[in-house]
Amino acid sequence: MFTRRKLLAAMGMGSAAAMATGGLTRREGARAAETMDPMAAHGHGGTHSHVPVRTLNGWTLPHRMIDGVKEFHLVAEEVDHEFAPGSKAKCWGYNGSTPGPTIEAVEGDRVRIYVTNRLGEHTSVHWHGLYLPSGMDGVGGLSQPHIKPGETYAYEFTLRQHGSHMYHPHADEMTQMALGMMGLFIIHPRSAEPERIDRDYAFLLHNWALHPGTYRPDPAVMQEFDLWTFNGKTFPAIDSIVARTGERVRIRIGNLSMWNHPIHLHGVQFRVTGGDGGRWPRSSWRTEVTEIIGVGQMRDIEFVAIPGDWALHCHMSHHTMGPMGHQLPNPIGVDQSGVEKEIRSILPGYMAMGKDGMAEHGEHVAMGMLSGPENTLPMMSGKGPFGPIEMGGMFTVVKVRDDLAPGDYGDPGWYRHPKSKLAQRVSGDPNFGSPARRRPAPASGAPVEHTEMPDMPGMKHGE
Ligand SMILES: [Cu+2]
Repeated sequence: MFTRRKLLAAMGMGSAAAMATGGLTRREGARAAETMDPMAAHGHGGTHSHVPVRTLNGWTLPHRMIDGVKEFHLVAEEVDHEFAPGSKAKCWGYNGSTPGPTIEAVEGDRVRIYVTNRLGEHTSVHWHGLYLPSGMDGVGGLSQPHIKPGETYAYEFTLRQHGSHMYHPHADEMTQMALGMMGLFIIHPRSAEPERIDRDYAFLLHNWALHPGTYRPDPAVMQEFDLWTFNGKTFPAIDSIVARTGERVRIRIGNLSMWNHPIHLHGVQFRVTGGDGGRWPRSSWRTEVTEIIGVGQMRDIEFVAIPGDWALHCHMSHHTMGPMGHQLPNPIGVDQSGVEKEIRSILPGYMAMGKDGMAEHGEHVAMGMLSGPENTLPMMSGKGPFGPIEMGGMFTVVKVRDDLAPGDYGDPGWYRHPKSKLAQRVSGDPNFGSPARRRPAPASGAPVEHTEMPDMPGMKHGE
């Protein structure tokens, strides 16, 4: 069988290390070293001062320099994917992963991108947001013939811009994107960044209809998704974003899902500095704490890192959750104590839950008490230093530490809070203190009720 590994080996692209030397003549190698220099020149006063992009839970596609052209090779194919331990699926992606690898280049580069189709149906690749000849735009049927199963097409163009971009199929899009075909296309500026960036992260937002107990995402679903992911992973399987105190961090976020996502970062006010329309002029930078990433959009946010563990998440609260039954009755306030045993005779293992809220779900998961349907993640998971974090979708932690070495991307563990700067328990008595509380307004026409509210200074009763 002609595996992907063999294919890449045949192309001389077996690994990132092979990218630099493998398959090149000495002359080509020297030229490659010159042209590939942007990645290496950081900190040595070269023209290019950018750091390579870190794709969360992802990787960057190696390239070869052939006669001054950066050559990349994407392979559209089925991939075995794990959203988080306990949930696997047959997805579609590129070069063995979903999302596909990040393509990274520099403004002015000439790129040639081979696309081999190893799917059972035709495909094409659209380079989202790039200036290019219309015939390279990748819309199957409109700007090119579809790439049939087994065929390889070459796209070639010069990068006339810089910014955060994406690639995805423009053929049977509903299916191919729902199954995970997408990737990032990052173009660094030829000249220096307006503000030197120390860490440059990127990821794509996506949603998946992986129904409980199944192994194939359902492309027909339009709203009721089961999984909400940063770069194909759900919390707690999403990489942390790590930085050293005082470093300038950029996070590039692209959205190829079916919903808009208000992405919220704790701890700082960030600047929105650009998107798939390129880097914005400084006068257009906005200060925000939540930025909506619309469907088909990218946004770049930048901030100076402040020490701590800071949540970065979608603010649509269902999008930070794992799979949930969409047709379940609302249990809030329902006393199920009398019926739990009866239900259990029909549904073994049924646990009455939710009367006082859903938090106990997170505790049960942490205790290993809940085993849902096969291949299905719990609605809430993730354990922090103080207990269950009760998330499960679009959520990760920005971990900023004083003592991190520059360029160290390793997970530093949980933040050690100075004791005087940590919220403390001061009482276990629900009647503690004398908080101001509002009395319920009397229903119109009803006699004024006496409430059990205690007399509050400054509040007059029954007048
Ligand atoms: Cu969202």
